[in-house]
Amino acid sequence: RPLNVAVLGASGAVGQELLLLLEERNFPVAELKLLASARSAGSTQQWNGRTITLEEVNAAAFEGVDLVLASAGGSVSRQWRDAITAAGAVMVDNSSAFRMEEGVPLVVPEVNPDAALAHNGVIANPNCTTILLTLALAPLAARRPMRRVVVSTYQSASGAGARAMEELKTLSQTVLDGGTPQGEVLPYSLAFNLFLHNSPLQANSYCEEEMKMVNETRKIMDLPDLRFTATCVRVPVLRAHSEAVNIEFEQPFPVEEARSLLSAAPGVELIEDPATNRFPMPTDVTGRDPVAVGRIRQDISDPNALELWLCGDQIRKGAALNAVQLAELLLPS
Ligand code: 11C
Repeated sequence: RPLNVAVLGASGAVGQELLLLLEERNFPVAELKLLASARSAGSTQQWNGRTITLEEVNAAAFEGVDLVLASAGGSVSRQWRDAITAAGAVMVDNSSAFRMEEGVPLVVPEVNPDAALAHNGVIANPNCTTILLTLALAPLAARRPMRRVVVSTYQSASGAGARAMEELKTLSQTVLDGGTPQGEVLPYSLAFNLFLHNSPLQANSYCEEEMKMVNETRKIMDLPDLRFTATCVRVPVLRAHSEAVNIEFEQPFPVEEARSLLSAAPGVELIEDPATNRFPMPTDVTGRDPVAVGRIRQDISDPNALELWLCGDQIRKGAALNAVQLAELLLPS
């Protein structure tokens, strides 16, 4: 039977994409509730030919709901988790609140779909950069054991939300007009600029985003001892993240074999045209589902290592699409 679905945080960048995907993928929705803070409650949203009024979130709002897609940040998710599970709904949570909690599956459907079925009411949607990366790592790890991964990210404004995307546009115009841009949503101006990821630094001098990549990749791939290091950078791109990835295996990994595994991998698209130096770009994946991978090559400094480059839409596969795919895993077949 169709499900009663609630979207928590419907007005954000990810929330809006969730609504688009529920419609586009014909997700079996009976009733759709859009839950929001008191500030947004009362406004209306068109969805699949229906006009839906945003309701203020409260515990009673989850009665009769089967599935909650939560994308309103960690504190909102923490606040409503018990009410959601007490109402018997399954929560697919896009925040980082429960990702590393024992008993909460952290799932990328192309990588560890079976983990989703072992949930106790909450399934966590991983960090966007991590989702995109695991799509490329998993098919290779299934063939030969990985020893170490070194990643540098090039992350779009969308990872910081719809307001950061607007700020990038506005501040770019400020620069073009000869003005001095000042970041307000993001700590610094991203216009014609880049900076190290704006999440808080941890005691080990890695930022929170970098440590999310380390810990979440290990959990999703069930490789708790995988050696992994990351440097995360915010770049002036609107909504697609890119990553330069170095993967060291236990033994040599022929490039052609890696290419053929990745070209057959679910959710992955190969873009490689060495003759024109044409490899994945954020614009190739903007508004699209697949993660584009290319420039797969032998690392000249290590016979056991490969280098590759990837781009994926942060709002879509990095967040909303992965969440809807998770919900689809729960539907009776
Ligand atoms: C960014 N990846 O691009 C972040 C946003 O853990 O879900 C998402 C943070 C998270 O800034």
